[in-house]
Amino acid sequence: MATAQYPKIPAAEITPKQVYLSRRAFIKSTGLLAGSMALAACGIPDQDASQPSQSSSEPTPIAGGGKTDELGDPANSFEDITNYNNYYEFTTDKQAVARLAADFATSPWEVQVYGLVNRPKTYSVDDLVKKFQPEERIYRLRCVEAWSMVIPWVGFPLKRLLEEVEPTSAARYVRFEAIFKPEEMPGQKFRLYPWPYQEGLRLDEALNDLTLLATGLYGGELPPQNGGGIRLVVPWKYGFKSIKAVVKIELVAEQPATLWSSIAPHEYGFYANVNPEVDHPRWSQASERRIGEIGRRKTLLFNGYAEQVAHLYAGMDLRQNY
Ligand SMILES: Nc1nc2c(c(=O)[nH]1)N[C@H]1C(S)=C(S)[C@@H](COP(=O)(O)O)O[C@H]1N2
Ligand SMILES: [Mo]
Repeated sequence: MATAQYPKIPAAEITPKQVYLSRRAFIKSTGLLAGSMALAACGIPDQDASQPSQSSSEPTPIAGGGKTDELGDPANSFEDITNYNNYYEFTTDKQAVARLAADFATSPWEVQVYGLVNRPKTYSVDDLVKKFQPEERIYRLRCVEAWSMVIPWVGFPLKRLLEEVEPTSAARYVRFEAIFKPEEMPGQKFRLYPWPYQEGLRLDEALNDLTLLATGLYGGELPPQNGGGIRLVVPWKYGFKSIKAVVKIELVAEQPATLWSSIAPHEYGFYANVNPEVDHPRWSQASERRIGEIGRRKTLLFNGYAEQVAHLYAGMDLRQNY
């Protein structure tokens, strides 16, 4: 999800290797979208050119083990979910993440929960799993690039962890921070992006029952490429809000900075609610390509979760608060 330009990055910081990597991504991207100034993959609207495993005329067989979401849409295969990933700490190449992340250690894993809380604490994922008994939640994931999947997560509501640490009355937002380990995450060695990856939610969004901390996938553990040790899943928002490899959860008073909104505030807002009527400045959000399907389907308001979340935005202008 790159930007038309990087206003905050002085040219002197860009080493020849970075230029090479960016150029490679640029060459790839122009094959998908002539005229795009995007440097890397996350800013390119999905153009059916990069099916995970097969040509687009030959849809990937959906081997979802009969699992469906509440709309009846079949879950994507484990193969697709674990081989078509956005994870810029490793690479901007979705189909290379699995290989580059294969040796990334996801256990043991600790998450520090702190800030405006009465009971700050560092938890291991093992403790969280014992305490909160994760359940299966089959959610649609809609990337801002206009592709989507249906993923059977294993996780527990973030709400349960937040209740345990007791946010104070001053807490209004939750800030999430991902791991910073440049020795193991090759994408962090160059500074095109302001690492560590950060995200944020309003406290009421974080307390919604849909908001999950995921510790697994398809009944098993969470593969490194999908954000293991532990990751956030916010199914009514564009995928970039669902931050992977979370190590810090901080309760704060002010709206926190996020990686994408600090790079390109006009393209990736803080709210990032899925909305077919609010286009990205460089492409339409009216439809999407479900990985494994031919053709496109209509994008649903709040990704189909309006009943559970529309009330959070009552009275807000969704065009202003994109
Ligand atoms: N730490 C981190 N989290 C991240 C990203 C990332 O680059 N780094 N990419 C986001 C984007 S753009 C998407 S679409 C989803 C993809 O999740 P998946 O690979 O499990 O499908 O992860 C999100 N979380
Ligand atoms: Mo995304």
